[in-house]
Amino acid sequence: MGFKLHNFYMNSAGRRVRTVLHLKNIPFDYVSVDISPASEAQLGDAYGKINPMRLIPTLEHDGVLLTESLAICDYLEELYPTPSLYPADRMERAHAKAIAMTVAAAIHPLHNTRVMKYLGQSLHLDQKASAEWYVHWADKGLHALEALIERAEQSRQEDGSFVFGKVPSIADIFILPQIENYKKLGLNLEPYARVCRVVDACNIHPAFIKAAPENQPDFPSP
Ligand SMILES: N[C@@H](CCC(=O)N[C@@H](CS)C(=O)NCC(=O)O)C(=O)O
Repeated sequence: MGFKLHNFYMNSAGRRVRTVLHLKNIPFDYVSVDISPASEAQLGDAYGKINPMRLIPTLEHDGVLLTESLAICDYLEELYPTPSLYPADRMERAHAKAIAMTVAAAIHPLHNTRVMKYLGQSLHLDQKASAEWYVHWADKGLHALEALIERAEQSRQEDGSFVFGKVPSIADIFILPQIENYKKLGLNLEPYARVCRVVDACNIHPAFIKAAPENQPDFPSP
């Protein structure tokens, strides 16, 4: 039966999984779940049966449903160990996962669509206050990522533009979509030179290009 990825072109957590699928050359069917404000397909009961948190992505493998992008990436890593998503060194592997989790667990949830919507519609924060919330947490996250990349550079085994050297790891795969969201919103990334270097390296890598929003089947035609 193979793999089916429930996701959406502008879904940053789905983009992480798409990148891994392309990096490992794993064929998959693309199932579009429209999370735009006009549709909110993820909130319906049909998708709720697929993913109880009603978040995307969900990976379906031989009829079994897997949720949470990091767990999905690790599952794919176990099935297809080459090329690896993790550095060879045990300590670096822990650092790489910590960076991925910083994005997935500490940064991204504070910006999620449902959180921003709740701030506006239920807590009645005006646009300026909501934007302040977003930028406040983005800055904290960016500072942390810059420092974590610097720390990785001090202990890594090889130089290179990616966090752990010349090939991308789970750290780069989780950093890129988050920073692309910030770029789209016009946040000032100049103070974060290391983050920007990683993003530039990802954006010219074939697997990252294949996973980019504009290269997905549900990307709106002009
Ligand atoms: N921790 C989850 C996060 C998934 C997530 O938040 N997905 C977002 C899109 S990037 C979503 O479905 N948002 C819809 C909403 O907030 O209702 C993961 O890593 O898979």
